[in-house]
Amino acid sequence: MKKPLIGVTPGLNEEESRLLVHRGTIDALRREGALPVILPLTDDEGEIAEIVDRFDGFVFTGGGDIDPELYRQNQLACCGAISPQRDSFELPLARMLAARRDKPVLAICRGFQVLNVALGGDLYQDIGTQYHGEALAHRQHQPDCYASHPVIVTMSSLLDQAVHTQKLWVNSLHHQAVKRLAPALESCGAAPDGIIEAASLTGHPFFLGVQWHPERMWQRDDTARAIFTAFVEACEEAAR
Ligand SMILES: [Mn+2]
Repeated sequence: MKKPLIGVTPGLNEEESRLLVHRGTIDALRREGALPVILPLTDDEGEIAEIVDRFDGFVFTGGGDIDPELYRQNQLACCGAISPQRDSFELPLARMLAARRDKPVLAICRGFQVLNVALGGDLYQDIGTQYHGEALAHRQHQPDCYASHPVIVTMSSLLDQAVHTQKLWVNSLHHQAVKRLAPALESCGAAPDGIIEAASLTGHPFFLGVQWHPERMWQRDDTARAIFTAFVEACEEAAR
């Protein structure tokens, strides 16, 4: 049997003109028996459609902020650096993938926010500035391979089916977060302060966004590994 071919969206360092992917993402996918390939950043609809057809599954990786204009807000001073080239590739890609049920998606951190914005949700441009409530330290101070806050997992959600636990500990490296969840998405879990940490697309076999970084934890954390295992299994199933 052929290995499932996974398209991985890259980050972009514009100053140095480099595409970037955290190695943990590539290694985790290979360890689960998948063949990951780093995608080009293209805004050509025909090319994006061809990419959707050719790959068995997709990982949306972490990175900078999404242009707030794409979720109908003015950019505030608290918003971080944006990457229009990433936005104009990843948002159409996410919409095309949501419109069909046969291409599993795992979206990490910014990737989770991309899914939410692409499907009509919005974001806190900065948790510290905009979240009305006692927010946890979502920008943790310890190294990124360590967990810093719990996620209370929604029972029977896609996340629950992947990790088989009601409470898991995750790392946290984000200053933005999902505010209003897109209508098509359902929450799979939240931090104790109420920040939504994971969501899935209703009616899709595997379309999962997580606000943390399992690619930086799987070497020492079973639940982080379990997310990649479940994702690659879904890709194998879909490619059959
Ligand atoms: Mn967090």
